[in-house]
Amino acid sequence: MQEKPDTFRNPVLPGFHPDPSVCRVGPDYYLACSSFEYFPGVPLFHSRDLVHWTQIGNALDRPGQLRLPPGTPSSGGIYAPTLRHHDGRFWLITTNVSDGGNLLVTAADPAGPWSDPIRLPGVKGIDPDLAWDEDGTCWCTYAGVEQVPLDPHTGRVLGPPRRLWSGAPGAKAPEAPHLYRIGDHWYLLIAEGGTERCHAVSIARSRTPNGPFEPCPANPILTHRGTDHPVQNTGHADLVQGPDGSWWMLLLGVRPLGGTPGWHVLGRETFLAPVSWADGWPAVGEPGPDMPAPPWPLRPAPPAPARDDFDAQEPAPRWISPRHRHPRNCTTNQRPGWLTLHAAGHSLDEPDVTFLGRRQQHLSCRVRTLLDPAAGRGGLAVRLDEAHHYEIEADPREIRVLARVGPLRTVLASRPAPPGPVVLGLETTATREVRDARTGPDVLALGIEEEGGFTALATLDGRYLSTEVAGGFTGRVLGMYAADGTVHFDWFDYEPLDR
Ligand code: 6LW
Repeated sequence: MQEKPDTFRNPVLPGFHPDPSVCRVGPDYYLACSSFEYFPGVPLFHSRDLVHWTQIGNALDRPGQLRLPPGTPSSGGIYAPTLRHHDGRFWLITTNVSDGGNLLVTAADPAGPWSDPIRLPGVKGIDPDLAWDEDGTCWCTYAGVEQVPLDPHTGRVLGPPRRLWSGAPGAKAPEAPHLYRIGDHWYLLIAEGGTERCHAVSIARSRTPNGPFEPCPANPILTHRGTDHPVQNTGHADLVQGPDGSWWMLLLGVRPLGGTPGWHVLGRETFLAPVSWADGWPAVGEPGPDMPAPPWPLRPAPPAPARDDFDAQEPAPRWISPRHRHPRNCTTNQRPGWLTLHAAGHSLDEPDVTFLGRRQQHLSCRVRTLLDPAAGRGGLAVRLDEAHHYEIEADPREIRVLARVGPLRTVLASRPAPPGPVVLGLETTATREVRDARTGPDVLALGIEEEGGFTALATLDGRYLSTEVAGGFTGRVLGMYAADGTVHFDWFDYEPLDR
């Protein structure tokens, strides 16, 4: 019998996995996150213990479900989802702020396939939520906070919008509403203060799903604003019952480097916190880095293999691309056992670059990829958006390290390319404290792997690939790209160097 660890580590879903929404079906838990300009969209995860999550797919994995037009800005596209289970089906509602607004998809199996989108023109706000009352009426509640009755089968709104609650007096941006029937009350959970350092979670209750709502006297029930807590921006939460009937909260937070206020590089991540109840109101335990384990057996999933060798017909669900992934530009069928990328744009500065990446989920990690530039040009990149990325690039003649930060684009190093395929590498080492003022707490080394090991061609300051510099709602994505012609990639290694 494996010794049950008496703690678990937050975030339970590291890397850019914001706006978590969770639902329980018997012993199974499912979670969805926002995905913005990336395709496929809305990653879906499964757990049996609320601590260990395994990706089972993406809800919007067909171009017909997720249109991200060329003008879609980074951090546009898909905003917050809500995932629910009702009448034997899974329902997912979200907002494509770059194409048509709110949409709803449904599935019998959360691993998919999910339906084509049902458009919701009458739902006029982001962060839509779904809740069904005893009569079977479906209430759609959205940022503001407003609510409409909805026919989830047709997308038709069945009544006028009603304003429910605007959060604490003076607080801004009441959003991320979720409605729950718990005991004799309907509870309305919201985020407020904006998704930065003032983020907070508040709650109100009513005898009906439509109000009037009485705010919790202890609001906000969770915030880290004004503290130097190692987890900041806590907010955008969802409640769920554990296997023993206790209550828990999944929420977003960030892990700033360099002290307070600091800067974060992995985006907004998903954290788990315990919830207790007193006098009909919830109280939230601190979502810290090390947490007491919940009172049920933990079920760690087997660690993902470090190497993806692209032997499968399709890239695994964790692989994402900005705005599109045309099969003609990204395929594992052209050269068996290799990923072949055909360039669409000419650099990572362009919105339609051919790029296939995965979220950086560890502050310190080692990445390698074996590429054959053939007659093309491409490489290994760390991307936040078109204006904030570092990359090491190869063509048949030269290997070079490039950096784009805002208006500045620089070639930091170059050397002749060896003949044939080459292993490009990236190593990030980050700590919360500033260990060395020269290099700061977050350093990225880009280079090549040769017989004698890894040779860094350039060492870069990670601060410029942080949300506090770049803005936006995502986080770093590490991946492969083609900027000219055709580039083949044999494998991609991602090795965590911390938890
Ligand atoms: C999300 C909303 C928000 O839909 O940011 O700042 C949006 N708050 O809750 C994207 O995460």
